[in-house]
Amino acid sequence: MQEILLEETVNVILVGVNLVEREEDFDRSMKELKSLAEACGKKTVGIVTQNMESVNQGFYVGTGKVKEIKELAVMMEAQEVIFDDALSPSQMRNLGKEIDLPILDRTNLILDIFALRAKSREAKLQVESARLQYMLPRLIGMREQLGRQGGASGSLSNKGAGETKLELDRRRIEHRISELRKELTEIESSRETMRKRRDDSHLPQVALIGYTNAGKSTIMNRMLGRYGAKKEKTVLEMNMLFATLDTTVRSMEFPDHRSFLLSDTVGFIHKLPTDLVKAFRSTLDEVKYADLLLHVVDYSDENHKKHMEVTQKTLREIGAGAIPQIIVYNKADLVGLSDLPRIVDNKIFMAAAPEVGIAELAELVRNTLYAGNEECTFLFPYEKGGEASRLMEIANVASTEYLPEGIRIKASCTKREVMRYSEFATIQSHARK
Ligand SMILES: Nc1nc2c(ncn2[C@@H]2O[C@H](COP(=O)(O)OP(=O)(O)OP(=O)(O)O)[C@@H](O)[C@H]2O)c(=O)[nH]1
Ligand SMILES: [Mg+2]
Repeated sequence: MQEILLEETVNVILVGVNLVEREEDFDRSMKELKSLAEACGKKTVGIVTQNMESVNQGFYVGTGKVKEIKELAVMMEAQEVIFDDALSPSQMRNLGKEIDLPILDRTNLILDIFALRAKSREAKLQVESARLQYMLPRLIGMREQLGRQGGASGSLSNKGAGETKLELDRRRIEHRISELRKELTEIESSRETMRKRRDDSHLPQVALIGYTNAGKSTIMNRMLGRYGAKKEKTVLEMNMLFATLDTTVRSMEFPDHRSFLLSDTVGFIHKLPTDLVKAFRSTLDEVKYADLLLHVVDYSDENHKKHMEVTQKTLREIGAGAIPQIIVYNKADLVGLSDLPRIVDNKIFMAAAPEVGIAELAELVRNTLYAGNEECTFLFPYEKGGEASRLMEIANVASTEYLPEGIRIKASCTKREVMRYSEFATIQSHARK
């Protein structure tokens, strides 16, 4: 376990509007905004909130509040003001003019954290693309504002120098976005090839998913420690938001020699900008094609129910809503639950960091993956010996006989294996665990 202590150099003021209908979410959202700011090395020196029916179109908060923010910013020597919701281009501009400090919103923070954490080329390109896409409508918004100031006709002769510059910026950004898209498409297709190869291996695929900081990478590492098929590298586990941005796939092997692939990927968060989810779509494909999801929850977090809702919503957005899940209530050591691990149907209460429940989780995965296995008998002609030895490697084989007409194999097979070897099947019997 590591802790990164970023030097907290930038003083910031956080601003949130408590809309009447989402009252219970408000404190949680503001607390999370503070953690996001911390993750960017920003120190919160003041928080301003306002209860409103709906946000102010021009300034997001009421004009009286704008004055209050400005005064607090001067008093606390704040260098930036961060709003909890996505601000419209004109709100950002109006606030910037009035408060005279850089104005950021939640999306800016998430994008900055992603930019800090991105390691692989793919992640870096995805983040850059998301950043530019975030900027683009804001530039256009600013251009429109300038256009209105320049005159109602909007003819070319009325264009100010500022507007021309913005137009150039806009073209440059659009060009860069299309370059990025091209490069990402190439990376995507090689990722697709890798995924197909994994698919061909017919190993079940299991993906760790969940809210950021829930313990996904810790589970990956503890599983690797026990079931890692080769000497494979562990992944980064850290007490911070979005420690993981890149997808890692590792192969694991149960004691009965059945193998499966486990992937660890980016965590989800409340109000994750849609563009960012879209930008990470190819990385998140690993989740979409999984046979089973391990939905990891920080059970010690008082907001874990809300986190689970956000996770389920994001899963639906990326087309992974229907994949079977095991709910992993992790960090149960922090809430004083006795007799851990505890298993109730498809749920397990455990603690990955102190290694409580890893074997039990693996057993639950095994039972879920192989529930409904079928007892099959196959007959492979000798010229298909290669196929037979492949089956022997991956399935749970009960017996092998070398007969004059071919190799007869009795095995307990998953649905995947049954389908793949159906042309050689002679007998198929009912389900067994
Ligand atoms: N007390 C306790 N801490 C845990 C447990 N599991 C993980 N942690 C800690 O929680 C922090 C986050 O763990 P990670 O595994 O990095 O979380 P993650 O879900 O991969 O997070 P992201 O990659 O940021 O989405 C680390 O400091 C872990 O040591 C647990 O069972 N109990
Ligand atoms: Mg992680």
